[in-house]
Amino acid sequence: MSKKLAVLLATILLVISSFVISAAPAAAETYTVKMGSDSGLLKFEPDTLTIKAGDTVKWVNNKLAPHNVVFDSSKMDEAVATKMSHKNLVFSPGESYESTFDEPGEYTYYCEPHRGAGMVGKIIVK
Ligand SMILES: [Cu+2]
Repeated sequence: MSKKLAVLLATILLVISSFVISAAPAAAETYTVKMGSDSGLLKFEPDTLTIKAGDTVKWVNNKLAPHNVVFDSSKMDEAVATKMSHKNLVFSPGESYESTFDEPGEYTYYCEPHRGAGMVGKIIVK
């Protein structure tokens, strides 16, 4: 292979690879929210979480089960809230739910058994 050709190929590869890198969207992340704090409080930890569109939230059962994740239909579209909610209660530590948030906005949710105790959370999607 001639030196000129080698340089040309290397340049083409560089251009292609830099294009691929810049074209790739920022890698979507998965954030964990504990259900029941480590210190034994009836709350989501963290109770407010800011993420980017496309990111995923994973709620993991930690302490003081049972818990669930129900989106507040009084603060968002009712159909969306119903569709997104994880109504099945989790009992065992480590049981989890996942939701991916594609639309920017604020999503308020609560744990049905512990809503009165203040087990309420919010996901802010930028
Ligand atoms: Cu709960």
